[in-house]
Amino acid sequence: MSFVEKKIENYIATLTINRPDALNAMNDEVVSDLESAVQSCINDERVGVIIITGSGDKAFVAGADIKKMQSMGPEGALAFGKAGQQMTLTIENSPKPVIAAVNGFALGGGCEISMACHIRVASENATFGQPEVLLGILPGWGGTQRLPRLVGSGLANEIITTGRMVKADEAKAIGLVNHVVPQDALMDKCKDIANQILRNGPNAIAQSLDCIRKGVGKSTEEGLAVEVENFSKLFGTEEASEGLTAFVEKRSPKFRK
Ligand code: DAK
Repeated sequence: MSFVEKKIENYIATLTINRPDALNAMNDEVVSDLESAVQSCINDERVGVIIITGSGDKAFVAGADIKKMQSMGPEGALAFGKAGQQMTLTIENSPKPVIAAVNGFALGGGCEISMACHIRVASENATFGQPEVLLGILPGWGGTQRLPRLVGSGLANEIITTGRMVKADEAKAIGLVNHVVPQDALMDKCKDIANQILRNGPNAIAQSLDCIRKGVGKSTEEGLAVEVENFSKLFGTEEASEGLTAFVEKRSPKFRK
């Protein structure tokens, strides 16, 4: 049985991390199930946008499994760290946009999973944080890299070294999340965003995400080189031909079957 439930409807795949008795904490199986579920959505032409959320109304993911890490030595930690990092890279490199629907605690590995997603929407009761230093460890699934990219190094330094909690309204103010909505409106808000995305060309979306991902941290010139390459590639696709022709013919483009 998988710890991740998958539901596909109208090109939107909803992946629910389902380990409620441990507030959806991530052990090896949950890491592997989430990565497989994301990969299967990437390969599935019935999917255009992926939403990741947690089961229940209390937690998105309360972190990597502390009970598992308690007995881990440096070798085990290296393997667990690499597996978690690979899972976050699969999310971040997805050519299909991934939206985190953060429905409660997103701590440690949970915050890191949300930051690997392309878009974050939080419910009003969501709480973010990288409390690893409280446990004598450090964020090992990308927190030290993605948090400063999202909120700047000054705030990331503070959030990571204090390990303090960041409530939803602060997360919105510092750019850690895009939107904060009441809990019962969370999935609808994510689906609204997904439906706006689904009106657009899948290749154009994928190539845009690729430009953004590859450009962050590079010089403008290096980023522009990726951009012009991807821009030109799109002109060889039926999708661009359909989009440009539909505009001229004053009709809506048809990008998906
Ligand atoms: N791991 C395992 N079990 C957890 C858990 C976690 N992260 N978080 C909660 N649980 C379990 C609790 O143990 C409890 O289980 P039972 O005692 O009932 O068996 C159940 O979930 C309900 O939790 P509470 O009773 O504590 O619920 P409360 O509402 O009182 O508190 C809480 C909710 C989220 C404030 C609290 O559970 C909490 O502080 N949880 C831990 C949060 C945390 O510190 N998260 C960061 C984990 S560290 C690396 C790889 C990965 C990472 C780092 C390095 N390498 C290998 C390099 C990532 C590290 C982390 O994510």
